Amino acid sequence: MTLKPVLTFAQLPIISELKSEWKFKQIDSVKWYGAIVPGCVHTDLLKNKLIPDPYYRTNEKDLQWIDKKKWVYKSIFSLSEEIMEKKNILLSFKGLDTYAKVFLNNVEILNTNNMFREWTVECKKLIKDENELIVEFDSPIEKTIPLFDSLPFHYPATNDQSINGGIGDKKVSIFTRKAGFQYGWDWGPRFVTSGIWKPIYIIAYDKVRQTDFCVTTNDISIDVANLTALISVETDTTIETLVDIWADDELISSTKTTFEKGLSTKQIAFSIKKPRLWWCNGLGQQSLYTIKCIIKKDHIALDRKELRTGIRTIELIHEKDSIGKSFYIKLNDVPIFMKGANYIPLDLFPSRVTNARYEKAVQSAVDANMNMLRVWGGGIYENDAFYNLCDEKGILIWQDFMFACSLYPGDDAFLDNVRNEITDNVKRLRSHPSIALWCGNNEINTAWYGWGWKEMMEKESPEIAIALWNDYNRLFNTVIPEALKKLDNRFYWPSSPMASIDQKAGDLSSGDIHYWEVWHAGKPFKEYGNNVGRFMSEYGFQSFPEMKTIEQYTLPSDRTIESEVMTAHQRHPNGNQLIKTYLGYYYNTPKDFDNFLYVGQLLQAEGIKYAIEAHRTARPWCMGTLYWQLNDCWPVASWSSTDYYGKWKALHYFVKKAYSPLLLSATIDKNTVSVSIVSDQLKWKTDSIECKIIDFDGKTLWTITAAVTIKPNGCTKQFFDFTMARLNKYTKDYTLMIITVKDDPTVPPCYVYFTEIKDLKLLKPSIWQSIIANENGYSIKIGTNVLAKNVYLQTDIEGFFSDNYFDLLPGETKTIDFVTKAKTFKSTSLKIRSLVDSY
Ligand code: BMA
Repeated sequence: MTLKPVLTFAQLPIISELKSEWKFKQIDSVKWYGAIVPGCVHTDLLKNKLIPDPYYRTNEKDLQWIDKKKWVYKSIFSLSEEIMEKKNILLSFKGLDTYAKVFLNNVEILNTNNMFREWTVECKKLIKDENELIVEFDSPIEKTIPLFDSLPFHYPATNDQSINGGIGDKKVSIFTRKAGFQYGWDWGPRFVTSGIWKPIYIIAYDKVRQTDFCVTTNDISIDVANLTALISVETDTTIETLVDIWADDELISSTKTTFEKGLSTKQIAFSIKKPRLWWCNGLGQQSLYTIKCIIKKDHIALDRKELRTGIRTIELIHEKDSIGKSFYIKLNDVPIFMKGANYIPLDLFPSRVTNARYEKAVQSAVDANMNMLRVWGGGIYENDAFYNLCDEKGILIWQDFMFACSLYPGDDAFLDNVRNEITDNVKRLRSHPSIALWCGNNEINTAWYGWGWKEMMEKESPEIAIALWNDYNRLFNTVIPEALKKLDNRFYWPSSPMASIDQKAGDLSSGDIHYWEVWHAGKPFKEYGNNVGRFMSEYGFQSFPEMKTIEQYTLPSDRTIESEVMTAHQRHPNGNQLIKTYLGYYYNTPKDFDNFLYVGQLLQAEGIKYAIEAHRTARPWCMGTLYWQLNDCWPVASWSSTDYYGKWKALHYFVKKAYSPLLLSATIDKNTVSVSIVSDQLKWKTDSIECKIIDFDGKTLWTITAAVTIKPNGCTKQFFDFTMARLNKYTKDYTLMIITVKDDPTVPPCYVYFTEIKDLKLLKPSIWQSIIANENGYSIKIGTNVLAKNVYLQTDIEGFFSDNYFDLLPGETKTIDFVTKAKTFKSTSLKIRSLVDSY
């Protein structure tokens, strides 16, 4: 009997996070304080009670000194014997923010200038039994002011709030490869951080280490998926190996592979039989495979890496058609309508975002029937945890590179820095099935052609304008796509929005659109319907967060719209005025601040709902809608649908319905109702549609039913003539039309009112309620005698209402879950109001 030789893993490289204790101080002070790594100066100052909560009231104003100072972090650490014995010991810094000098045992080992890059340094010769690691941070502001001062012109950087930072018009953000939003944005405060914002790892190995491993799907059939693994290895001698690829627990291939001395990359093709495909939310499973790569020689495993990926193909179809130029996603060969939102970092201080907060944000997207988020270019390349969640939950990612609303330098050093940034991040992210496309920047192309930047710079000097636009082109049309192409073959879109790759500003027949005339230009909501492009990648409307959130950053005396504190948490110069103006179009003036918050949220929700329905019902002309914005990075009035604490605004409840897999949407033209039945499902469905008119007392005035065959992945139209309803006999301000899919209660009903909301003759409803405990909290049953418009449930008890801000019909009973950990929940803790109570 021959024994099968056993594979030994004793020689594997060791990778471990450096988990030592850290201290920090301002560079020229003597006293050290405890620090948290990963973290940043602001959060460390807060932890040590050296500053107050940066988000509270107007504290932001008093904390602007922090970014003008130099800071230093220090740690003493020792390594295990096992690590010390290895021939190579590396320190790998996953993120240093931003201008850092790193000293190991008094020797400078690294000098950095890009928050988004990773840095790995060979340290074997410097490592001792006990080691001192010092990281000195230069001020990102002071460091770049000389650059700003040395130029004969100023780079446009619309959102950089330099004045709030106390440095006048010196918009220095563009010089530093650092999250743009930390310099202030029209929904964010200004805190320009420094710190070790991502973990540090020790990598120790003898001869061979795998530096990179990624897997891509090439093609798929029912029987087989063909994939390629890319394996990069660093070795001190040329070495012949056997590379094993495993999918889950099955050995898929074993391939003889030679890695040359130094760093080399090899490709190994492999297949998986009867593949389980990865689908986005709403269309199927998010099947994931753990793919493992073991490099071995003579039954010794030299290194192993594993990743989790999904088998799927993804394309962005941007080609000429009868309208102009399309812009849509094909997943596993199926054209898919994208429903989602723009995503900004969950905190101004990203290192303090926990996995639970990522989970809550991504789950909120899933729960609202989304299938895409756009990671917007003024923030950060998100953490692995975020993309893992998107892989697991089926949220496709439109990934911007981190450039937004500014022009950037074009010197070789800057371009080189960006090249490395792209390489680091694409390598880190490319195996995620959730990533659908890469985009060069946010709104720079449209700013140049559409916002007057071109003319503004030409006025300054035609030569400078030409030079700046050449720099733009070099960065977004050469440097970035070239660096990307070496690593990944997903679609690259140089700037959002754009009509097409040939640099023109957006138009409705081609490419993607940011439509902002509702809001910025004060146009009415119905304009959303007249401005539907091929892919609506941005549009939005502001609201304030709910009272409980406002209580977190205000004193009772601050709680008026225009107070100093509320104004500090409203960063759009006309935000409040615009909200008030729009409120006046559609709603009665709310009687107090509390009701202003409630009605303001309804206003936002109705506006965006209208836009989403216009976009979805226009398919296949339009094939995507991403409203601005999913979330906040601090407590603020903004365009978000969930606030800083993850609380759903009215908008998020409305979005959940507007993004429902089957959507009913109706428009009325004289005596014809035109119902659009939008289906994202991939199967035909037959059902019947009921359309009825009731009055606010609950009397049915007219009803009609029609059988329909609902087209899969498309929009089916059904028309009803309601001349016979003789609506004029009744009062239009006292009736509503209800459209439902008869045998499918999961489809949200569509309610159509015949006048503006403010003209409705609402009665004061008597709303009854009963509460019983269930396994996740409580279930609340409510009902009403007359129409209760936009019923809003509120409580001081921490928890989540499964539905809110809904219209409750006369005689209707509705059950809402209140998910909470609270042991008791009495009816006296529940406050219920409806629109009629707001004015
Ligand atoms: C969009 C975004 C952001 C901005 C938002 C609201 O254009 O790209 O730059 O915060 O509008 O104004």
